[in-house]
Amino acid sequence: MLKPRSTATRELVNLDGIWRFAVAGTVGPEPWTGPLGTRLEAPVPASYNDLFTDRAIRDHVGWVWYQRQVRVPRGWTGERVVLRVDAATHEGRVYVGDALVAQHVGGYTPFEADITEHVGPGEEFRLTIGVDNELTGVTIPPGTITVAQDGRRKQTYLHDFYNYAGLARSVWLYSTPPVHVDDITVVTGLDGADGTTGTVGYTVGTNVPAAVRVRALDAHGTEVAAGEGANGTLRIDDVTLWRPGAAYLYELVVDILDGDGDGGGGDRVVDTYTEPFGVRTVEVRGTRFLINGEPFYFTGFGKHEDSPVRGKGHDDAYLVHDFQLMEWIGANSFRTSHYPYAEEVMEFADRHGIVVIDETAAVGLNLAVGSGLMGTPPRPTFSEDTFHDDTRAAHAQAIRELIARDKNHPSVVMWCIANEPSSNEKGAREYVEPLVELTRRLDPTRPVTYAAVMFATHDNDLIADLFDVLCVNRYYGWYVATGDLAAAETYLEADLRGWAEKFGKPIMLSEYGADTMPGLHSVWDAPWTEEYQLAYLEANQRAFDRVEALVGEHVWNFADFQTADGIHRVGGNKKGVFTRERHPKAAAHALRRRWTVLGGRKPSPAVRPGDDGRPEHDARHGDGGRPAVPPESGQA
Ligand code: GCB
Repeated sequence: MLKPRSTATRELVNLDGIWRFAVAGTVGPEPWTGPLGTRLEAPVPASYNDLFTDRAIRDHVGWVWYQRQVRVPRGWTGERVVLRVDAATHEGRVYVGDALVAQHVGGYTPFEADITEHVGPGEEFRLTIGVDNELTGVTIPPGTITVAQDGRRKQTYLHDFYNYAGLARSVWLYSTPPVHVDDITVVTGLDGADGTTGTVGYTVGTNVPAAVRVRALDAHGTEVAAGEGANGTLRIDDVTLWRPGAAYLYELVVDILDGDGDGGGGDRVVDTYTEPFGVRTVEVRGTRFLINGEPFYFTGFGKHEDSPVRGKGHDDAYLVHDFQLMEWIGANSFRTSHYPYAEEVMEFADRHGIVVIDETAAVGLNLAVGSGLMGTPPRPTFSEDTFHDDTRAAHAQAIRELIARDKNHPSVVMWCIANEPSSNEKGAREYVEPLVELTRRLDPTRPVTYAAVMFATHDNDLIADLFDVLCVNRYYGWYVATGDLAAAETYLEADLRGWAEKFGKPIMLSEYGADTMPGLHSVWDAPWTEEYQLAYLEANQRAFDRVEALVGEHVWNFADFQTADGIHRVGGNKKGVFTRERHPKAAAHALRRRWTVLGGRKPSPAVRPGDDGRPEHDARHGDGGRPAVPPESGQA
């Protein structure tokens, strides 16, 4: 799906600002049919939950309504008029005047409606957007709604981040010519004996068959390749690669011509759209993750879109500041845990050479989480009564929409199709396998991964062989072996070696972290202190550095973030290396020292390679056997 852009043939009007706002039940049953009877106003983009002092709004389960007047620019005569919502979390309904023009389920991907029939150039219309925050057994992410004794509806879910809702991203009105480009796919490669020629495979979708011309421009705007037809391959000599930390973007200018496309007289450009792209390759070879044929070692974070007051509302100031902090600390990558992020974030990563693992919102497909670390789920995760074919259909749609939106971002090097699914439970393989196949069909070029939950071990996990990279979330020293970092280090190393030996694939620590209260200190490295977070990260890293197959380390989390109420969390999840206000905790300085030295290269193993080519085990850290995970419990 193309991002709306202003081009020589397209105009774009941003509809952000203050909208009228009401919670369902406080206005009539069909509030779109007239002006919203409300005193409340809400900013777009922002989650609505933390804006108001009324607890009933924060805890509301169901629909809310946003409304504003919009004027269509008077110059848009003869143009197609499109309304685009970047995200409505989790379901959106769009009304132009009294007419329902779009409906969409999935809170983190965009949708749009052709409203040409409903509006006229120069005319004003009433735009009402309904947003529903409900999570159920057939939404991604899933959740459960219960009704309290007093009749209040309550939402629970299986992930810890707060269920922020509303219009957290921009809303746009844009024009296109009647004959227009509606999709572009770019796949890049490297060719030539010395690998200096970039190949740019392209496919252009148009709403009706049309003559297409494409041109590739370099960063100075100089044409470096050109082609004709709706698909083909361009070649760029002496190509400048998109590299981690050294981004370089070209532009693909796609024109629809009203002539025969031979470039001769009479060809007039009827639509033009410009798609930025970077030339790079991604490949998994053995236990390595290669970008442009070179081993890449991921340093960085699982993040969240989360900030005070605006919740998950996109904010350009936080965007710039977060990337500054990532650069400062030596992070070369992040995972869009646990949902697709705003497109502005993806474009920023493209421009600044930050590598992204792009994740769907499939978090919480696991009924064992919450019932204790070794807990048996109260009910099976995959069954007719829990997560089933309809859940998977919603999950498949989430994958389709993620790839449709993000397929052309050079920063995206891998798809993560689920966080912590119950991969060690009966039914996991049947649930996941078709989704892996779908992902590969939609994008045969990028590796596919999932983030494995702590109770999924190399012994009992049922899906790991389906994936290219094994991302594992591990909390040794926090949820397991709490306060005992020596044991944590041993357990982690044994755990990682188990995966490495069984699967022979690259392994990535996609989460490790310890809750830390800024300002809390102790000479004994007590849990929750700044000293403990630092010591915890270092103990984990010592284990990483001894495991050859490890291709990256993402700390959980970049910053503290808001969670649902619960006794496990004090004012939110505090595993941030930065506070929610983005102030560094002590561990930030230590990470900076480690990562700026690594510079995207794997640390050399602390031990000498053995005769079999594998690193020998350091005697200080056990015999390389895999101790059973100890019975401490308590993962939230
Ligand atoms: C996890 C989840 C993440 C949580 C984290 C925690 O395994 O993937 O969403 O926030 O643990 O801090 O408990």
